[in-house]
Amino acid sequence: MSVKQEALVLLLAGGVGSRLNILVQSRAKPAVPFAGHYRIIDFSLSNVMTSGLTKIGVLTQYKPLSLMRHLGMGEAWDFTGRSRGLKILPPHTGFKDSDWYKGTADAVRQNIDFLEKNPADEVLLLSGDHIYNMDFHAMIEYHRFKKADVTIGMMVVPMSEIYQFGAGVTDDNNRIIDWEEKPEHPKTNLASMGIYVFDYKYLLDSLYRDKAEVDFGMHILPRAIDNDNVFAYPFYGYWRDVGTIQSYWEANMDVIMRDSAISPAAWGVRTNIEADGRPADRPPARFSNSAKVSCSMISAGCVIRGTVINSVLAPGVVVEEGAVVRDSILFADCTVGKKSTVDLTICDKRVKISGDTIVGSGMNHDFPNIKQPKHLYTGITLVGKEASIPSGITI
Ligand code: ADQ
Ligand code: ADP
Repeated sequence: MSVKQEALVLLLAGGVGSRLNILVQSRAKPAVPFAGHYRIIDFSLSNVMTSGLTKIGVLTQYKPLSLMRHLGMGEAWDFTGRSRGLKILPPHTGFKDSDWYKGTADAVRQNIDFLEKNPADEVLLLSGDHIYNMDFHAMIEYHRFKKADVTIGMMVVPMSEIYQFGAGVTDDNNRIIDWEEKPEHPKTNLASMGIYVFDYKYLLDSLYRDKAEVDFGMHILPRAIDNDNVFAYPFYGYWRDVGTIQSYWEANMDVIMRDSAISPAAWGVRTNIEADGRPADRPPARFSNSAKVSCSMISAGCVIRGTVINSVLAPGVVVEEGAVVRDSILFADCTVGKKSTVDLTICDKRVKISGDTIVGSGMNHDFPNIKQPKHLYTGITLVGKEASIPSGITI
């Protein structure tokens, strides 16, 4: 048997992620900060790194500046070097709107020259939108063992959530025998994680076959499942699509809860903190005599004089005396003034909350604003980047 080449990785990082609302107003979803000083895409990139894969193309599209600054040349994840590398693949925009990517398969097709210049035995297709810890090496070995054309990472999710995913039915051999993308009337709760290993030639043939097939979940995979060897790779670890404000908030809470389901340190997650245009060497977090902190993550450069409970504070957050921050996520350089309360709230970067202010639903956690679209009536308050909230008001 010939020695197999290292798989080529394509990471799709261009989706709008519109259900994250104002958090994606100025940046793509993979660039949204997460768990203090990380960004969502760090989890996929670190999985690639710890799986020993070194050739990666990142497909961008929507508001890519913050993402591109964060990626740099991939140094933070050791993707630089003579025989390896991270390459940013912007959309091949033409003169017409219709030249913009129309879907995930179309996005890969527009970069087919990158694929052709980097021959491999397999292509690992990933999304930059998920929080998880996974060994891709094991998945690629499984794909080879099964002699599959395509292998899809899949896991069981609650039946009530399967409508958001690709859903597959498997036989005793884990071969996928039925598939429906985002089913309205699901027959199964085995969900696609949007992680695919493709045989290299099979992927190229699929992309060349029909340009009208613009999406993997809608077009390429159903055809492959009907005609060829497509297997499910069952996954039992932590994986979460943080596509809504509620799931984004819950995943942050998973980092700080007692038996934290997410452990960036144990998972070996790396980030590129230097890309934020500020010195990386912020001082360690500081706590005054009046500070009370429990079940929280406090990043470097924070100054705590008030109370912080069940919250995630990114670098440089200041919580003044008498202030209470509870069940909240504060991005870098937010300040909470004296005697203010921040409850069940997500504040984007550099939000300034003056003293004697109440932000968030306070004790009314059970009364979300039901006039908002469904994915927003979670009771979680969102405050946009650099907002300044005057003293004495309640939001
Ligand atoms: P969706 O969650 O709907 O379903 P999709 O919008 O296809 O995902 O995006 C997949 C990934 O590609 C995301 O990381 C996104 O950022 C990125 N992306 C989307 N359009 C892009 C573009 N034009 N250019 C670059 N990147 C782009 C998919 C599958 C389901 C599966 C879920 C798992 O279709 O079957 O269950 O992912 O989350
Ligand atoms: P994002 O999370 O979308 O990357 P940032 O606001 O951190 O957003 O970055 C946007 C731009 O603002 C970057 O060019 C960054 O260098 C710059 N920037 C970063 N920190 C600050 C700051 N404290 N004040 C003003 N601009 C900043």
